Amino acid sequence: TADRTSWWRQDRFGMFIHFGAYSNLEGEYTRPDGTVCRDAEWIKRECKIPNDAYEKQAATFNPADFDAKAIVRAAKDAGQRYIVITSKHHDGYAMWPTKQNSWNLRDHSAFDPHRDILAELKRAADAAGIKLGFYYSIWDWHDPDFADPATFPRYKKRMYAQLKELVDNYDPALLWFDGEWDAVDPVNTWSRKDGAELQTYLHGLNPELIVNNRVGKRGVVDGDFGTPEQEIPAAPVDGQLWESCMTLNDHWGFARYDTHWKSPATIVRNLLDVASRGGNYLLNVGPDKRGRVPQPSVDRLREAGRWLRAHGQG
Ligand code: FUL
Repeated sequence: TADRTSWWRQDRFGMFIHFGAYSNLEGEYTRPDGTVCRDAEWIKRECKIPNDAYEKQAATFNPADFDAKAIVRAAKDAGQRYIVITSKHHDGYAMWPTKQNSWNLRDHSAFDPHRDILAELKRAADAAGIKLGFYYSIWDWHDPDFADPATFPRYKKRMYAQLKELVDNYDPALLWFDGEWDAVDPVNTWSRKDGAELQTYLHGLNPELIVNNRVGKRGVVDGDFGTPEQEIPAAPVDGQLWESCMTLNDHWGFARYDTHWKSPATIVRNLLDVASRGGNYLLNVGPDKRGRVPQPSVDRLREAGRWLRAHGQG
């Protein structure tokens, strides 16, 4: 793994992007009775949105202003050297034209069917010398075969097929798994062995792939690196790779009322703090329903990048 992870260890600072069908609600769901419920990428579950209502809103999702070049530029300006975008979050909605189901941005949206935002991002990232990775949730609230141990093998087959599509068609440098903790609700059958098998499969497709520890049970033997969330570990273990992921405000997905932005000074301090402890920093932006990265995020990233360049770190 020493060679496989060398670019990543050197790059240090990445951009996380949470973008999916939930973004279309912009953090707010108005129930039929007029009451409002708030959440971001967890909104379907937290606000108990019925499947048909969630599917109905997703059918209007039209991120026509998604601008891969602008996103890559924002990352570059900030000094970020890799990007990890949600290809599928817990709601199961695929952000690429998967052939495994129609619950995806091509087949279930109001978006231009000729566009493919993951392909656009891959092209723009390649052109700028930025590495691209995909977040992929094992947990899936939409696939009917997921929640029953009897049918889970069928789900698993589709999941493998989706991951093959991603690796074959977009050549990601990294896969960032999530949702392993509750893989078959309420019977937790996603085991360390499942994680190891999945990794072997993925490395058969591309031996260079870097994989996070949520592919298994988040132990030291799972994947290539640890994934502390919204925190900087006080005493990381020497020689164990890790990456702190954090949001720029208080949500991962877009929430129109969330203006609690981290200051550029905080961003820089966190990055240096993380780097001084030997970790990577993955800082998240959540594009709105049109696909635009919120301007306050772009401004703060740019400010942080300016500081880094002025101090020879950019
Ligand atoms: C968590 C997820 O449940 C959140 O929605 C988010 O994606 C975060 C990075 O990981 O476990």
